[in-house]
Amino acid sequence: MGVKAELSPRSPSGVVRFHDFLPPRETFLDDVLAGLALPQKSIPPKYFYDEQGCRLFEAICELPEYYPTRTEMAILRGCAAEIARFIGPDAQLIEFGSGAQAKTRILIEALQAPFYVPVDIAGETLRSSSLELARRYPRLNIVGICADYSRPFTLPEFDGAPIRRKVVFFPGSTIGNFTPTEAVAFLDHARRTAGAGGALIIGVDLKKDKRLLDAAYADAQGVTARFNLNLLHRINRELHGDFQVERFRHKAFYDPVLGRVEMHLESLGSQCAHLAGRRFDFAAGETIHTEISCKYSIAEFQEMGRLAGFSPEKIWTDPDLLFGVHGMVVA
Ligand code: AVI
Repeated sequence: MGVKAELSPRSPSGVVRFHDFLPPRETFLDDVLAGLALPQKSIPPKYFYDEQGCRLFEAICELPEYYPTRTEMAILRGCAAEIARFIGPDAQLIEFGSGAQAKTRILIEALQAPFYVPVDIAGETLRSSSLELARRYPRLNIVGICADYSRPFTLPEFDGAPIRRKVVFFPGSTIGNFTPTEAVAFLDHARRTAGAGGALIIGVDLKKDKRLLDAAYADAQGVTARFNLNLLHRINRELHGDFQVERFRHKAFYDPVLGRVEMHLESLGSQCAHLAGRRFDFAAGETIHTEISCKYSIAEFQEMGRLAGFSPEKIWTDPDLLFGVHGMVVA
């Protein structure tokens, strides 16, 4: 695991630094080989996000059917002052999966937080959005960490800085992409990252009507389909697989019993694909399970927070109760 630090002083108060904690490339191959060998073939959703995947995900966030992004943004904008009061002054904001950092700006402005640690596996996006943020807020100290945020990484030191509280910010309902058991383990990791006296601000998609959810994950323009299928293109590009991508189709549906959307890639006929000298057979209609997106009621999610050692204190929602932003403190 390589560690690279690059220091670029920008102003007497602000600095931008980057640390890389990237997993080796073989991890992608190992994970895909292991997933394709399961009775229900599956690939972890974190592999959606190569450069093309990040671009497609940004396009998803703009879709009329995909309500979570704009709803969460509106909640953060409308409640920014209250969220800032909940967090308090001199906070270090640690964002898991920071991406384009659009939501962060709302919090940074309200908080006037002097320390920001974005953590993201997409190195290019991390660098460009951190530098853009640094240009906008010259007094902000930024240390970008290029890492898989679900695994342990070392938090940076800010020399002599008066940090009163560490706050993990995890917007976008990405927590829904874990199983409930994984989500509690992840919340526990967030609690340990925030440490004693720390807090968590987390965006969580709420349970709702199946029609709305089915449309949000199978949009009319087919952007989500391209996002899902890009996974096979990526395997072909980076791992030299020979998937016939046009012989798979995007499939997404909400399962109200499990309370989650499932995304799959369905084989349009009987076929095989090769990867790293191994052959994988697909029957017609057989699927590769690529993502779950769990939806939680407010009470369900608060209970998960408690199980992970948080005390749920605040919930901010939109008038239609589509989405919730939870404020929790380390118990
Ligand atoms: C990143 N994550 C929260 C998105 C979601 O809604 O589960 C990923 C996504 N998949 C399809 N559309 C969006």
